[in-house]
Amino acid sequence: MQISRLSHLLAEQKNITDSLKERVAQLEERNRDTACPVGYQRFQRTCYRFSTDQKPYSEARAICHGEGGRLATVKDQETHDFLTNHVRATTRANTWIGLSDQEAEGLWVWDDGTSLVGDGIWATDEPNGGTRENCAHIKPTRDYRWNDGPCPSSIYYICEFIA
Ligand SMILES: [Ca+2]
Ligand SMILES: [Ca+2]
Repeated sequence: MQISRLSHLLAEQKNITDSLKERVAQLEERNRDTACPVGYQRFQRTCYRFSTDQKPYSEARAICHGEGGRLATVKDQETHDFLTNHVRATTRANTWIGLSDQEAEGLWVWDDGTSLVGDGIWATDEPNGGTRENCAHIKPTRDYRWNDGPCPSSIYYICEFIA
């Protein structure tokens, strides 16, 4: 009688332990899904960091890569709106995104290695800089659309990584 009661209790204990383990795994997964590192903020599946310093494009890019990410890629209007709303609410200044035609003039490539698809969200008559302007930034004075500017300019920048 005692032994069967004991084994019953042990079985019950094991059930509780198993369900707790399962719950911990669920919570860890949820945390992975929602957490961005300190200084980053989440939009959809991506964590973004808006710089408070101003750097030339290549330095900004190196900083983002050093954090395990890249300069921000902007592949839909929703992402563009999220990023520009933040710039609008903070610096209201030119801000690099991860898009350049440094490798081949006129071929715009994102910092994740993919090519720009479609028309992009350029300001009217941009890009217009030829080989003098090979890096794209959000331009507040042009309705927060994109301008190709000179890559050595020191401006704000946005890092991202996929959460
Ligand atoms: Ca160019
Ligand atoms: Ca331009």
